[in-house]
Amino acid sequence: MGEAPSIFTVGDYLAERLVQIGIRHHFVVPGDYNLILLDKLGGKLDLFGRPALIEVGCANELNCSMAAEGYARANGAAACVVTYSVGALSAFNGTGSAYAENLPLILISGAPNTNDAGQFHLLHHTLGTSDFTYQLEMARKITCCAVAIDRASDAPRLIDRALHAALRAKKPAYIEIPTNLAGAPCMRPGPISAVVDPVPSNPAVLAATIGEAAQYLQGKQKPAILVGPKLRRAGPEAEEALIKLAEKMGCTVAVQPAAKGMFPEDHPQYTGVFWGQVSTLAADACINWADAILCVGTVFTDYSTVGWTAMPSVPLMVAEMDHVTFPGSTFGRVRLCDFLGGLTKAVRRNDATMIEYRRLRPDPVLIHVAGENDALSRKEIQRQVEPLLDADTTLFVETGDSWFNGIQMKLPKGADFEIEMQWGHIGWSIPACFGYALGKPERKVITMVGDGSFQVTAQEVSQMVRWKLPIIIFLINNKGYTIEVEIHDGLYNRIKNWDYAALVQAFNSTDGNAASCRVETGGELATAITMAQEHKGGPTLVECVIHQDDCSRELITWGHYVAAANARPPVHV
Ligand code: DPX
Ligand code: MG
Repeated sequence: MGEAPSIFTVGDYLAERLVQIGIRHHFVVPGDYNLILLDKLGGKLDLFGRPALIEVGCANELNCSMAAEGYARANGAAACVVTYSVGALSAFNGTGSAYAENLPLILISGAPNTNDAGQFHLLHHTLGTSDFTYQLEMARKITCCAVAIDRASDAPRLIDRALHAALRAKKPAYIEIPTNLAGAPCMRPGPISAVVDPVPSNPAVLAATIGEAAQYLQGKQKPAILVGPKLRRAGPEAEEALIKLAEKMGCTVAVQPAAKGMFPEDHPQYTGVFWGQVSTLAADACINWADAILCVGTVFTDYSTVGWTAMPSVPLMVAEMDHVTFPGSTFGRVRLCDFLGGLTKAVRRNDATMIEYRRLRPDPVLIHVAGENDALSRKEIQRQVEPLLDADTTLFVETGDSWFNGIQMKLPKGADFEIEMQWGHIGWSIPACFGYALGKPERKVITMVGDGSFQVTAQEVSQMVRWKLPIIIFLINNKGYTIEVEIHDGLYNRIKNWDYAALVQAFNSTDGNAASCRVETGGELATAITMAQEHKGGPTLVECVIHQDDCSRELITWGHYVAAANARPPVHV
């Protein structure tokens, strides 16, 4: 990893460890409390004398944290480096997302000089008191491990502790480094295996868990599998093990909305997205008919259960990344891939739910092709975007009707799907798809985002321009917060319209190469799509103008039940 520096510092230690855990880019906003640290991170060289950690500047810390969140989706882990308070408090939002979405994002914040607390100094970028511990306290709530380094000699132990915790739990961690410690000498790191090696399954517990699972299935006639979003966080081995288990059992497999794409949609046993009344294919009927449900990485929330109207009614077996729960018992220290692999050997074939699915499977819907000059509609956008998805594509869908439009699309083999349904921060998709595209440059990234969401984080399109990333953005302009209209309407759901295509040209300035246009008919959209596919060397934004009330049936249904759940009167008055 390049020539080792003669004096090894806290910053060098962190840089070395970040590279060793597979991070190649770090997302930053500079500030005087983190500048020396940034020099250290950016100064780390690889064997060929190139930066081992490529510094990616962001327009603000909210976007920076969301870009890192997206990078963690692509790369397995990410680092976001910000300054004290004014930076970190904004970056807490993407850190919260990483917690909710199970991603090891390492939030690294500069901090005041270690001498200031003892001298009761008042400092800039703080609350104006001499308490400099509040940020650490706040970080504790939204990370699995938060450490503040007070002495250089503590740095190796604390940095390793935070990284180890984050990688193991697939949750964010927080590391605070005072400005006068980033360049302070410290010990060199030992072997990285201490940080990255997974905790193996306990053999006795594994055997007992497989036995309990066989017991759970015993006497059941209609087993089905339900996949949830935590499956992906357990690693590709777990996803592969699940396919083998499903094939051995021969039963139906449905996915929760946030797990779309985590079981191949072209697989014959795939029965759609289980989302209560807004399910696809026959997922709803199959799950409701089953008498045993093997849940893998599932998360049941008000959103995924359509306002609590779609909780499966049979007792569940829930397998998570490192433990399995049955009705009445729970087993820890079991790695998901080991459990799924072991269970595959233990189960027998029972394809009752598949037989039922063949009866229930809906016929392909007749898709209406809009006339060239017809006003653009939501359905027509969906019809024209779907064929762009291929084995190399990752589709990002933003909170709003884009969720429902994306969920309806069929993913061909190899296509991926990214959604932030647990945290649900509007504006997530723009920085997140930017970070993702840096982490997986070989993927074709397509993003569907609403106008309201776009306005939250629009600046990060300028980083796509800067990094010449050919991301295609379909911005659905329905002039407002339509999902909110469906949940609970008011004047607050109207927003100021922007000239989105012109905004992207402003980001180009004199040296950028982004393409943009505004389309209002099916014909114009088709032309724009051809242009977007040919455009290289920068992003393309296609502003799709649709009528304000043009939204999916699914959004209206789902919105109604979520609103009803929100409106439950208090139990205690
Ligand atoms: C809000 C949401 O335009 O999409 O399709 O028109 O709904 P649709 P837009 O992007 O509008 C999004 C808007 C305001 N949610 O309808 S979903 C509340 C909210 C949130 N995140 C943050 N603030 C407010 N989800 C950061
Ligand atoms: Mg909108």
